[in-house]
Amino acid sequence: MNTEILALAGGVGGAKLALGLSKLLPPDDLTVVVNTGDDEEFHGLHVSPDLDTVMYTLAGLSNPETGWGIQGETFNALERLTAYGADTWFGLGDKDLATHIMRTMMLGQGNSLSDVTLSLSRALGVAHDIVPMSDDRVRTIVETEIGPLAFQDYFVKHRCEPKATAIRFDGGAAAEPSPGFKRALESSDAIVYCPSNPYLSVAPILEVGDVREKVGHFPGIRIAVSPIVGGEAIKGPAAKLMAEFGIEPSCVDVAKQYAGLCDCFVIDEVDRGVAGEIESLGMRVEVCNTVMVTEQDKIDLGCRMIEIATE
Ligand code: FO1
Repeated sequence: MNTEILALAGGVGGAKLALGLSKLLPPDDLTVVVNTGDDEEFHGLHVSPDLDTVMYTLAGLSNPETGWGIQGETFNALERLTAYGADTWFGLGDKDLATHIMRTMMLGQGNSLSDVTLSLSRALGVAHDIVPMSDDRVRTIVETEIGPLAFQDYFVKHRCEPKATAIRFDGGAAAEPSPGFKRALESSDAIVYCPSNPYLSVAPILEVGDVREKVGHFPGIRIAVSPIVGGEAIKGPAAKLMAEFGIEPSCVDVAKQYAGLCDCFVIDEVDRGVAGEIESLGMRVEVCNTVMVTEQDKIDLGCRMIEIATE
């Protein structure tokens, strides 16, 4: 019998594991639900950074240096926009702009973000379903020492420098999970939390409508991969945020975020020593290599997820 997996993903880290899973599972057995709290409008265009990172990664188009954007990009349009006096701190490449033009046009014609994402990803040859967490607008706002900042302002414009005091997800409670997300919550055998930032990438997904409650009562196995390895974030500001919230950056504290929502917590070999501490939170612990550098690393970790889900 096939095992159907629902993967919850943010940007780069989530996309890596989603790629590994997509190399192992047929399209009917994998749904990747992606954070859209980072979505933003630039130059009148709707940009969905995490959806695009996952989509470009599964399409084999992502930029290997950054993990986001398209490989071999040029920035001619952005240069023209700069010359016209536009604010161009967000690096939108020429090829990437075509995605945002198409998305904005289709949304303007009344299509949902789910429909648009399906259309764009199939056009890029992605056979697996990538779905937004919601078709409704949810916005991640980071409260900082210099005031509230929309996610991309915090992350890109201010390079995560201002001290964060809280994070909120505007519109989350009133939002509905997307149809694909609802369907996968009903039909999947396992939920996999990809190694994405638990505060900025996974939390917004859990804050959509009744998702936290549904995941809390999910009948199948829930597996989380720690994005913190050896006290450091593989990528991005997770460790910095934890320190600012007075939490010592470690995979134990990531596990605490998922208490009651996770059955099996996967940590890296280097963190083997804290397995007991995590087990005392009521989760089973699995230890393996979680740092995904090569494509084989992504497939190996995907394989481990499937083994755990089918045990
Ligand atoms: N991240 C940056 O650090 N700098 C950028 O200029 C930038 C541009 C960009 C353009 C399109 C896109 O889809 C993503 C982009 N990202 C950029 C990444 C983005 O900020 C993501 O939200 C983060 O990687 C968090 O997942």
